[in-house]
Amino acid sequence: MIEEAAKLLARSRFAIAFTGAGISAESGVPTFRGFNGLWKKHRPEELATPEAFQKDPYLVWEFYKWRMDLIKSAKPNRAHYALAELEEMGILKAVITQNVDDLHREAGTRTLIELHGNIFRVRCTSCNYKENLKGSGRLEEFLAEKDLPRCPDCGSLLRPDVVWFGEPLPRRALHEAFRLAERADLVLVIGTSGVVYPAAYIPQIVKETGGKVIEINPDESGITPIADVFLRCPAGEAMEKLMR
Ligand code: BV8
Ligand code: ZN
Repeated sequence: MIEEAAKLLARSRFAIAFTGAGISAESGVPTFRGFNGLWKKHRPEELATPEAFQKDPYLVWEFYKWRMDLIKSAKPNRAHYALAELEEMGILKAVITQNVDDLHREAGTRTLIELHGNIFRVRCTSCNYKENLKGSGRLEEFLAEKDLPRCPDCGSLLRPDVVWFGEPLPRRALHEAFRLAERADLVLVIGTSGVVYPAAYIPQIVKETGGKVIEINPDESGITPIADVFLRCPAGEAMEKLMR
C-alpha cells in the first residue's frame, strides 16, 4: 500500500493535502471527536456555535482560552513537517486544512488555506477589528484577562476568528480551496473524519475531476469509500514512510 501511495505521489503533477484534527493528534492536540466530554462534559459542537456564544459568552471564551492555552505549547509533528518538505520539493502545491491550531504554518507550509479560521486570531463582533494574538505578542496577557475581551476600537465583544457550526466559511478561502481541488490530480487526505461540510467536499471534487485520493487515518472515515489508497495508520508513521 505504501509503495502504491509513493508511486502515485511521485507521478502526480499537482498534489494537494487536505487535513483534519487527526494530523495534530501526535502533537498532543485532542481531535474534535476525541474532545467529546473532554472539557467540563461539554461537546465541542454545542460550544462552537453562535447560539452558545450569544447565550453564554463567558463559557465559550473559557472553552476557547482553555484550547488556546493547550495548543500554544503544541509543536508541529513529523506529519506537518513532511507536508512542508513536499511543498519545498515542488510536489505539494498547497495544504487545505480544517484545523485552527496554526501548526501547518509553524511547520513551514507556505500555501495554506485555513477553511475554519485560526484559534489565535480574534475579531470584533461589530466592526472590522481583527488581531493575531501570536503575531501581536499579546497572547499571554489576553489569556490572563478575567473579563470578556472587548474591541479596543468600538468596545463590542471580541470573538475567536474561527468558523462556528451554522456559519458560512470564509468565501475567498473556500473558493480558492475548490479551485485547487479542481486542478489537483492527487489529494493526500490526512486525519479527518470527513463528516463536516462543506470542507468534506474537497476530496470528492478531486475524485470527480479525475484525481486520485490517498487517505491516511488509523480508522475508516467518511472519505474512505472514495479513497484509491487507504493507509490505515497514524499520520506521522505514514508520512515518514512516504518520504523515504
Ligand atoms: C455551514 C472551527 C452553512 C471551530 C469547525 C447535515 C449534513 C451536512 C451538513 C450539515 C448537516 N447539519 C449541519 C450541517 C452543517 C455543518 C456540518 O457539516 N455538521 C456536521 C457535524 C454534520 N457544517 C457547518 O455548520 C459549516 N457551515 O454549513 O454553514 C451556511 C452557509 C451559508 C450561510 C450560512 C450558513 C461550518 C463547519 C465548521 C465548524 N467549525 N472548527 C473550532 O475548531 O472550535 S469544524 C471542527 O470539526 C474542526 O475544525 C474540524 O474541522 C471538524 C472535525 O473534523 P475533523 O478535523 O475531521 O476531526 P475529527 O475529530 O472529526 O476526526 C479526527 C480524525 O482523525 C478521525 O477520523 C481519527 O480517526 C483521525 N485520527 C486520530 N488520530 C490520528 C488520526 N489520523 C491520523 N493520525 C492520527 N494520529
Ligand atoms: Zn469593534
